[in-house]
Amino acid sequence: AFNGTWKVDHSENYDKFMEQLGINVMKRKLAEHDNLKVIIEQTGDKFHIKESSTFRTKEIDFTLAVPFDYTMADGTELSGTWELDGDVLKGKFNRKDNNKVLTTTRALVGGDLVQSYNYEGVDAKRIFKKQ
Ligand code: MYR
Repeated sequence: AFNGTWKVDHSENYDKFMEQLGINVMKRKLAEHDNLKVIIEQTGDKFHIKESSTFRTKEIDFTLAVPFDYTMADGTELSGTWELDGDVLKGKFNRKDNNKVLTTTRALVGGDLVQSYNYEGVDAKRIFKKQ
């Protein structure tokens, strides 16, 4: 039921989270208004994601529990996995440049898609509405 087209509606503590990642203030200001849209197509344990924002468009394929690489919009490279824990997608990624861990979850909350992020003690959320 993650399937669909999701547009970011608002974010919580996202600026602090990006600051913790080392992203500079100019990029953070742009990223706050990135109009992120994520199209999720799940077939069994395989996911096809179309990501689009003011920064780029990108397609990502992954299989649950199988490691894959992902490059963030600022160019930071990650490697890790998504797993399904009940109704919650749980992602655990390592930055390739410093090996530090970034965790993220996706869950449906009252019809919204809520993505949480954690990096080095800082939590953030982005709330997406279905289109
Ligand atoms: C996906 O499922 O959409 C692809 C894998 C996502 C990996 C984790 C994403 C963390 C993004 C952090 C954004 C930082 C701000 C530039």
